[in-house]
Amino acid sequence: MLHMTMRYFGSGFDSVSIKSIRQVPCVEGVISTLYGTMPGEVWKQEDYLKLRKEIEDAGLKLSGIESVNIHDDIKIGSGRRDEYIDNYVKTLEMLGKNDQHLICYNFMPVFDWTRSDLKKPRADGSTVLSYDQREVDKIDVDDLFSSMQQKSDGFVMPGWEPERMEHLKELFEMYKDVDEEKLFQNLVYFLRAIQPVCEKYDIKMAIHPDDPAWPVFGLPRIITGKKKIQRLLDAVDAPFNGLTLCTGSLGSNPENNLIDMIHAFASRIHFAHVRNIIFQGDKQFDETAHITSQGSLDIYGIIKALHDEGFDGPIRPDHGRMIWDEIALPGYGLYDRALGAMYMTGLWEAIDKAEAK
Ligand code: DNO
Repeated sequence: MLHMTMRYFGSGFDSVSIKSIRQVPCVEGVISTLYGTMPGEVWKQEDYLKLRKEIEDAGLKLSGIESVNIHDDIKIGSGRRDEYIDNYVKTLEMLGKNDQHLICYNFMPVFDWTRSDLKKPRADGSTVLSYDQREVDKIDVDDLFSSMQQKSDGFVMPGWEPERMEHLKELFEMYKDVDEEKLFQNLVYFLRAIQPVCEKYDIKMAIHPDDPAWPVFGLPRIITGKKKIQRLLDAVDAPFNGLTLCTGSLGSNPENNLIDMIHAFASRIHFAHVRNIIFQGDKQFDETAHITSQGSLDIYGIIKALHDEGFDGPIRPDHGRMIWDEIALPGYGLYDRALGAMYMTGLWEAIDKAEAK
């Protein structure tokens, strides 16, 4: 079954209303989080229930949480990690008791996703998020946050919370002895520690791949391709330990074969983020409309592979272009994501019917 969702940042944070999302005909639920909370904080049940009520009152489901963010002390493996893991477990326990079974998270040091441009004009007059390694190499880390903020027109972007970014220098300093192997071991430690609570409440943890799929600013990245993902799934070999298949993140490396990965990891893919990108050169890409013909990824093939594997988790259009003069959080306007959701739903229906014959 297809469970189409869209990301929703909550009233007060999102430029798109829950009412508008409700009107996208194929969408049954939203993916959200408590945007006011910082990594490491224990979530308050009342805040969670308030968010959920807002969504359910609009006639939608809260289909998953993206993200319960992980404190840097856990990623670094510092002396305080157990304290933050305890907090994480408390949040999971509260979510589990409230019948919330999908958590997306990432294990990227310091920053979540990175782009060099948030408004790159495309030939059709839309603007998109784009990445060009040559531009990123020119950015001084000290100026990174302000440069991203300027480009975002003042919107606070997911993963770029000003409270954390004020401590950028300290954060970099804390990661100086953390290489890929150490980061990986810290992730395994974290997963083993949360395994009991996840299994008790049937919570699926869906790690988000690193975006882009290579190290940036000298920081290690560990969820970048098939081998590394396989290693993680094997290291904690239990169904709760799964993956968010993010086509745009994994697809940023042309060597990653997404369709092959869908077949290889099928039972461990708990959540899907689908978007298209177009390669512009080595480590350079623009985000595009979802439709296969507009980008370098075979979105039809991706949906077909998910369909054929019986994928049953939530799926969402990931970022979209800014079109029709919309002003919204970069990547998260209403219109292009709605087009993407409808396109994917159409593909799914056609595949379903062709196969039922
Ligand atoms: C960006 C998103 C990421 C994602 C996190 C998951 O638009 O894809 O911020 O939500 O990496 O933890």
